[in-house]
Amino acid sequence: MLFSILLAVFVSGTFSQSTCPSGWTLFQSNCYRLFDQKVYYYDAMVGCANSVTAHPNLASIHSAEENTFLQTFVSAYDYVWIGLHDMTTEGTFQWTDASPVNFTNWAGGQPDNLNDSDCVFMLRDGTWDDGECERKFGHTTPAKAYVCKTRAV
Ligand SMILES: [Ca+2]
Ligand SMILES: [Ca+2]
Repeated sequence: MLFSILLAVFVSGTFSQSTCPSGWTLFQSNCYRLFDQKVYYYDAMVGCANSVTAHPNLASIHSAEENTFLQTFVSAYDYVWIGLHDMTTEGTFQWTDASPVNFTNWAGGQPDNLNDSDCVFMLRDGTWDDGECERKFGHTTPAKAYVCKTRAV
């Protein structure tokens, strides 16, 4: 009985304290926001950092549940930048928020490093692909919408 009361207090306290900046969406203990202006990867990183005072990063993804949430969240767009890249060391992917790479959801045959692709985006089906971070070879623009993430407070 006492345990139940303590658990109830703990749970209600946990959720009541999880709030997001205006315009951001809460999922579990983090806040997410989609920016629909299509930009190159570096500008997406800066766009996240400058969006609110907490200096968010591009979204990192750490579970199938979080991936499914994001897939639904960005479903209006075919391609959306997320925080994964291998700009530092080819083939070694890292998140812009420095969190561990403990979950991936690559599309079939990806990552393929096509045209020296180092920046990762989510497709409409929730899978991931590495693409050019910015225009290098003059074909289709790699500018994309992007999704940012910051911890709820
Ligand atoms: Ca690469
Ligand atoms: Ca690719």
